[in-house]
Amino acid sequence: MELILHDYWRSSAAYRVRIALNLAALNYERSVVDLLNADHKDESFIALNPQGLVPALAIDGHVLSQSLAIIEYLSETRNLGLIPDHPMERWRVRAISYCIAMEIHPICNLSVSQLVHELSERKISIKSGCMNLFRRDSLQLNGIWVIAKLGSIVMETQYPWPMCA
Ligand SMILES: N[C@@H](CCC(=O)N[C@@H](CS)C(=O)NCC(=O)O)C(=O)O
Repeated sequence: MELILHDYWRSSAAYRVRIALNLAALNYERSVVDLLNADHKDESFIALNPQGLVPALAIDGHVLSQSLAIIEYLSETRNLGLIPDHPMERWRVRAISYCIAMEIHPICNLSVSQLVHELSERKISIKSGCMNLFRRDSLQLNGIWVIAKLGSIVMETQYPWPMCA
């Protein structure tokens, strides 16, 4: 069955999904969507993910978008145990993951950072903006690395962030 990750090396959202695919020991093909070359705006990619964002994962006869939803799908269908059973633990791992995926990530996205760079007349760059946010976020989320070590959806969101920034 076709298993293709539409992927870009510097995408932290795609990186999350690569971690989950590797935890599941799944063999997958990688199809490079070069963001700097605007491949994600190409009609052929928009046909796969109308949002025009990486990653997109072709799996089980469907093309899935949204990295956290993909990770939850993989966890449920490949029995990875990335989402705790207990509601309070589930809340905790989701809350920490969402801090990265929903608060920090969107404003540091390529299209947004290019716009901010342009509007600020090149005074604000992606590097200065997102590394400051990461430090602040780490301080607020005390104990984050302990949870990440246990192996949960938190690991997929936390680890790629400083690596790709
Ligand atoms: N919430 C989405 C975010 C996906 C996303 O923002 N991907 C970035 C790369 S990390 C992208 O494709 N950016 C292209 C752009 O901003 O034009 C997810 O988690 O999959």
